[in-house]
Amino acid sequence: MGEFVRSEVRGAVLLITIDRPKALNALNRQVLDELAAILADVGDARALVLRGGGEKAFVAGADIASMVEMDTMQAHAFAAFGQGVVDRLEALPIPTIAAVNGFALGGGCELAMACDLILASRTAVFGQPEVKLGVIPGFGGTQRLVRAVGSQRARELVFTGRNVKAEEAVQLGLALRVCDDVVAEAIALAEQIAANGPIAVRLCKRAILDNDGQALSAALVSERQLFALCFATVDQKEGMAAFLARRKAEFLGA
Ligand code: DAK
Repeated sequence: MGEFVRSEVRGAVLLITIDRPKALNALNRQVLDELAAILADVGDARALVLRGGGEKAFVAGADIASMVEMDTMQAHAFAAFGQGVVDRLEALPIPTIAAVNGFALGGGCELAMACDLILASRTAVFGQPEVKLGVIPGFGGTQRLVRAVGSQRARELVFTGRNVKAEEAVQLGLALRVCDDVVAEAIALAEQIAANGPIAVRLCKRAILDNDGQALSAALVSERQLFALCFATVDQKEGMAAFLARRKAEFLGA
């Protein structure tokens, strides 16, 4: 377990907490290293919830204090490493949910957008304020925000750097819904997902991720190959037999 990032297994759900509340959970190299180490092995988890420690923030961005004196080469190395961690999160085989409990700014917003689903607390604040610091989003924000909210809305947000509150984030399609108890609701959603056939859930995610940006015809070929693959699993036989026998399916992940 690291100093700033910890993980807890809650049944089939892995709960990861970025816990550096004195700096509003800002991402420095150590935080990113610790997060990368946890993401490298999610064990048997069927879904993952990511949250920020403390009351105020999910993640308030990349750590400004550690970036202020960087030269070009150091900034490039930092962005490459940070993008790698965010890419690893996005590419995880299991569904991931960001429980955004406060500020999700800059790298924090980018981290949330690398998750499959974003739930927002009533106090959640999203934004890409990098231009206020004289830089551009460095962990994929210019790309994932466009995909999340559309090109024109993303342009307005990255050009102005303005903050977006929870309700607006939902209207924009950046967050799924506003929650009174965001971590509890994220875990409940993760448990709901984890009760389904785990291989099928993973293949759903593969079908969506791998075909992002593909032509529909190619994407549908990929979808039917993944559909056929399900018929090589015990879970497909169990799921369909359970339906026909009017009983609850017992999925093995096999
Ligand atoms: N980095 C470091 N420390 C931070 C921080 C951050 N991003 N955000 C907050 N903190 C620290 C504050 O400095 C303060 O520390 P102390 O002074 O107590 O030691 C503590 O957290 C509490 O913050 P505040 O006192 O400011 O709290 P408030 O409630 O007054 O304000 C705030 C909350 C979230 C509105 C404010 O802290 C704020 O505006 N924070 C900065 C938000 C921000 O600008 N985030 C974007 C960071 S830039 C790239 C790679 C990556 C990136 C870009 C380029 N390449 C290399 C190309 C990514 C960039 C970013 O994410």
